[in-house]
Amino acid sequence: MISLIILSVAIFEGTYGALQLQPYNETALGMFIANDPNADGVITCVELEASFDKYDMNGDGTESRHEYTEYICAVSPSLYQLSHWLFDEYDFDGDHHLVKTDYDQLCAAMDTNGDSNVTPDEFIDYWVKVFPKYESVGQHGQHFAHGNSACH
Ligand SMILES: [Ca+2]
Ligand SMILES: [Ca+2]
Ligand SMILES: [Ca+2]
Repeated sequence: MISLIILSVAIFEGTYGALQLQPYNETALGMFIANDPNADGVITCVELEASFDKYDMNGDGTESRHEYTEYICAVSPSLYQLSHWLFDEYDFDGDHHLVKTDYDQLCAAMDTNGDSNVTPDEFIDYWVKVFPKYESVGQHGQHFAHGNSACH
């Protein structure tokens, strides 16, 4: 996730123009590679949490929905809607702030063998299950609880 979001966002736009996530496994692999900067083939839970630090614009140690979505909006306005849905994916307790417990749960959700490392296979398995929810970005946004089609 990581620079994962920003870089993956570039992948979404650059490769597919519109928000086309298929084939899911290739999109997920691209996200993994983009977020494994030292290319050692694993994303640790520590790396995962650290990758979100850049969104903490006010430096209070948490990443709020507003901070996250506005960051994405500034980089890729067309992905504003998606940024809300991804935030929902990360915010396990639904309090609109991302803290260590959220990242721990996210990592655990992807780390199926529990070794605190997320491998490409684990990462891809996770996102292949998640992506179908976002397939209709921009077309069926009214079905989701958060987000608008335009930045604000
Ligand atoms: Ca913050
Ligand atoms: Ca939370
Ligand atoms: Ca693992």
